[in-house]
Amino acid sequence: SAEQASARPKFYITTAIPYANGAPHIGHAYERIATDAIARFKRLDGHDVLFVTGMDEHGQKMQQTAAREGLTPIELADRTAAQFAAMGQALLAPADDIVRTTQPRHHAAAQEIWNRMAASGDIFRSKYPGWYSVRDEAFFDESELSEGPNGARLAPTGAPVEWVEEDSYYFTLSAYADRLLDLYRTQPDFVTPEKYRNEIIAFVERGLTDLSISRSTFDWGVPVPGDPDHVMYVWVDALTNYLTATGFPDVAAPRAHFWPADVHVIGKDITRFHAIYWPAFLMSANLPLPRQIVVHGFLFNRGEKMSKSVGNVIDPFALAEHYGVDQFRYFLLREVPFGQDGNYSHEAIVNRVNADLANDLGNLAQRSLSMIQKNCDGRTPVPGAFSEADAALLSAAKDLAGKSRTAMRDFALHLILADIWRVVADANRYFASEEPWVKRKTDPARMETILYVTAEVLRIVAIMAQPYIPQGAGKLLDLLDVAPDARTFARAEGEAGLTPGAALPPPAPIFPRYLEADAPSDREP
Ligand code: ME8
Repeated sequence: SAEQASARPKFYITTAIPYANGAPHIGHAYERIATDAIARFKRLDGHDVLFVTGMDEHGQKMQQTAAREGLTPIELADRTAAQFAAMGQALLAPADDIVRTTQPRHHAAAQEIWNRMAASGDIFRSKYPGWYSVRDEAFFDESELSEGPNGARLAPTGAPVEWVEEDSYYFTLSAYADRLLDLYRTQPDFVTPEKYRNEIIAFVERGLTDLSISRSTFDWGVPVPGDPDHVMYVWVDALTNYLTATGFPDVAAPRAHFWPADVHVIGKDITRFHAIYWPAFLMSANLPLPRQIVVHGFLFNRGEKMSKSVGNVIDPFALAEHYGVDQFRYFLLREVPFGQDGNYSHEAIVNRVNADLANDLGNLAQRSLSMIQKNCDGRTPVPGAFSEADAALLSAAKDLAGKSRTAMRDFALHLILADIWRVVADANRYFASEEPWVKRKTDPARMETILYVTAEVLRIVAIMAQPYIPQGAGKLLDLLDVAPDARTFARAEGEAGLTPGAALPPPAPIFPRYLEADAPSDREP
């Protein structure tokens, strides 16, 4: 197919697939935005990118929530899937595909991986009683539990557990411990950041027990092949979504070559499933393993964990609408060191967005583009010879692509943004000290050079900032008359820059200042 013939290296990236039992919250928005930024980055850097998300629509939690709301599970799943699709659009983070685990293509993929694991002799039937948490959709060891109020037993996540004693199918997870430890050793960045890798290694070193992978006391799931009394454990089903998107098991599918995935982006609470179960299932099914599990931290509302019961779940739609979608994206990606937990607060977002977007970048663009409009006849200025200061600033800007690639190896999105905004700060200092408004009278040719250099740095900054603030960066590139096909990273580091003398559209503000009077009187929206 044309896709397979592509000369560009492929890059397949996924988000976790959210449980379809509740509306999107800021944690989902964060994961979607970060994954989108990485996908956009790779695209702009010459990769053939497949960006996939999905919906985790099966399981006991789903069945219970639907019943509570007087809906059928599929009605609930449809409602939630529509909310998440709208979130992807609202956050400017549209995926290439959304795998819903209730889709027939996904049932086929999940049954195929099951059959392959069975063919390897890794599935057996037994009955081990154990502690199950419906909220986590996971079994826990007695040793992992703690005691809650009234002597109730709690999972490490704080969720209640129930004693489950049912005949089910098991996966021989214990047999994979050595191969998994080998994987973490030979591929040290399989789980990143390292802190999560260390947790996983420690967990596997304590020994793995076999895993119950079917349930027979409810039926909202993918039927076990050959035994319709059982549905698959929801995590076997859910993890397989990553294969579904590539057309698995059809090796001739147009997207088959995207497997193995390059990056699974997930939150820190589900590392065990992705870094232990998933590679073990794939090893058993004789399928290639994903390249990397990239773990992000949790977002808290001023340090408190968000939960529906505490009533502080933050609606990502309201936030994006209130502050602006670029502003919301920029705040999350700049303020939260990727991999660590982060805090959200109204003051933090306003400070960040006003300082970096409205003042530093927005004002510089507005001032320089207005000067060009007035003094250069609305055309890209024609530069003379470059001074040392000109050359230094241009070279700092041209270094951004290389620096970004290096930081992207560690998914350090916040550092990439810090580097870009360091150049924005340099450009502001340059503009202030070169005083083009003074040169306008004393040395108009020098004024043109200063304005050219400033515009050229804005062009490079806008190209490099596209993954994070796609709307504002796109607008700025429009104002600089940069053609859509001239916005790749290659154009931010090469010789080809703005065309002197090219007509520019009239300047317009890109990032309005957030005015406190706009804020609702009590707290954040
Ligand atoms: O775990 N901050 O779904 P989910 C940041 N269906 N990230 C958060 C977060 C927070 N406060 N809360 C949740 C599931 N997340 C499974 C995934 S994948 C085969 C199946 C992250 O809706 C969480 O870590 O509970 C996960 O990566 C994603 O949001 C979906 O969480």
